[in-house]
Amino acid sequence: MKPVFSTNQQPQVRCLICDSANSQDAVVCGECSAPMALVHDALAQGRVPQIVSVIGESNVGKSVYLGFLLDMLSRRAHDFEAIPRGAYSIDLQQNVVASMTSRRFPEKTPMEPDRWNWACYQARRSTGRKSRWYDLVMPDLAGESLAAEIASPHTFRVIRNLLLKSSGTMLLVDAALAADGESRPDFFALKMMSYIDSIFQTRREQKIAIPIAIVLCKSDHCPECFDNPRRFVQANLNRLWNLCESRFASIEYFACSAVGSVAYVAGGDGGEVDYVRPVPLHTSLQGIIEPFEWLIDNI
Ligand SMILES: Nc1nc2c(ncn2[C@@H]2O[C@H](COP(=O)(O)OP(=O)(O)OP(=O)(O)O)[C@@H](O)[C@H]2O)c(=O)[nH]1
Ligand SMILES: [Mg+2]
Ligand SMILES: [Zn+2]
Repeated sequence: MKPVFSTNQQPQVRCLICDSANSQDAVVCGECSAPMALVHDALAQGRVPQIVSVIGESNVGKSVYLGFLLDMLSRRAHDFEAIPRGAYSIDLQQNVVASMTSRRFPEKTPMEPDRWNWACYQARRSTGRKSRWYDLVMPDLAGESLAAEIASPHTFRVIRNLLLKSSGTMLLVDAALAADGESRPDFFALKMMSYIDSIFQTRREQKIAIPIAIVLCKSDHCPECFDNPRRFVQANLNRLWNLCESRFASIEYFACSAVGSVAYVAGGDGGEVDYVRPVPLHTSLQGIIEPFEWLIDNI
């Protein structure tokens, strides 16, 4: 992360995510598209930030979850104190809170990494045994980009580098679909975990040490997740459960939900129903901060 000098002595800085050299005035990294503001902030702090990645399939609820998590942190929930590092860190949180207040879910995250929201926060627990400051970088990735990288590794280098550099990861899984008996959430989570297993390339007998929180999203549809998320995963996402048991040393299971109730609006042209849009009737946050709290205690 130190400034480096190219042959013509132009000062350059190394990207926080992929380590490639960029000119000092670059806005995004020329190699992986991560914002260079992350590096300038880290240089100013003199510390290497901890990356927390939030991953999961498209439409699982990553943007909603991360937006509300950042908002709870900046509102000092659970004795956390969080300071955003720059206005770009607040965009996701503001977008999610503003859309949900006007009873809309946020838009789908675009696939291009330079259009993702990268939140960078300094956070600490004001009480308790660990009260040191953490410099957290939490990008809001697009599920479709994750799917493309898993299907064809090296398509999105930024994702691979991000996961390799993460101090902790949250894997979001659609509990509502899993409770309905759909196998898709289990298969996507299985692919995601096997991708992580492959990039760390540990020996077979050695488990992956990075802490991973498995978060059951949309648990408002299946409240039994809140009673025992571990049992829900074992019963309804059994392929994922088995891989976690075999290959990962530090896993915990959580349930969360961002809405109290959802209505559905159908619409279209000429009397035909072309779409059905979910409308969040009211925000009711449950289990949002607990996975983060666990990760912070384990990184
Ligand atoms: N019932 C319920 N639905 C939710 C909740 N959170 C998100 N959703 C639904 O899930 C949809 C997708 O949420 P997003 O946060 O945009 O999903 P994402 O994972 O960011 O998707 P990509 O940006 O495509 O990767 C929303 O439009 C809602 O319909 C929740 O807590 N409860
Ligand atoms: Mg999104
Ligand atoms: Zn880069």
